[in-house]
Amino acid sequence: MSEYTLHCFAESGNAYKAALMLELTGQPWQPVFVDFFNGQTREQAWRDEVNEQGEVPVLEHAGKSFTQSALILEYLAEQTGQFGPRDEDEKREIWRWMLFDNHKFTSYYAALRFIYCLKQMGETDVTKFLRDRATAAYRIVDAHLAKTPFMVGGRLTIADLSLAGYVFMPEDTGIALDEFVHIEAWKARIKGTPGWKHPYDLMPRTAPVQVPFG
Ligand SMILES: N[C@@H](CCC(=O)N[C@@H](CS)C(=O)NCC(=O)O)C(=O)O
Repeated sequence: MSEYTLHCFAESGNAYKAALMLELTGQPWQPVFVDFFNGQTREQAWRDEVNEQGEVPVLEHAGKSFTQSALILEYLAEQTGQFGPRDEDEKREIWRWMLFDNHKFTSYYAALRFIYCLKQMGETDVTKFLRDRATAAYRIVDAHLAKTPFMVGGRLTIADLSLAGYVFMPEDTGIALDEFVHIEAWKARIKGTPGWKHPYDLMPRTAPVQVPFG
């Protein structure tokens, strides 16, 4: 039996952050598929039993349940002794980037990808707004990565794994990603880490059909 259980689905970059951490740290883990596109996370029973916040990822370990990818990453860093901070300054710096990621870098990009690529709702003022905001966040991370190979401490940490949630997703959001040369080089470094896997190879995937969930 696997030590860790991760409630997830492949299209979720937020779940990918936890799945990639489990994989790179060599933990025994099993995925539990969440049928997000058919509304499972909005079912009251799922919220009662799995996560009252109605979101994946959810990590189960040692009789406890953890939600919020940043908190899961920190927990796994503590448990495994890998990819965590070396001191209190690094801990704060890691949290600074994980909060920026949750608020801006992941969230605007993920919302854009969801409505523009997965739901295919077409170009609207909302997609334009999200693309502008995501692009601005990408510029900030790109500028930081011009100065350092990884976000904190010059080595791969959970700050990188948080920010990397959606950067390997293949869907075209209309953002010219090749503009971000430092992010591209950073992605190559992460990809070169032993054990790296693409999100669609790491977690169970919904059949790529029309997305009915609104
Ligand atoms: N801040 C959360 C975001 C999690 C999140 O947005 N998960 C999405 C899938 S990628 C979800 O489950 N959304 C369900 C919903 O909004 O109904 C984290 O980092 O874990």
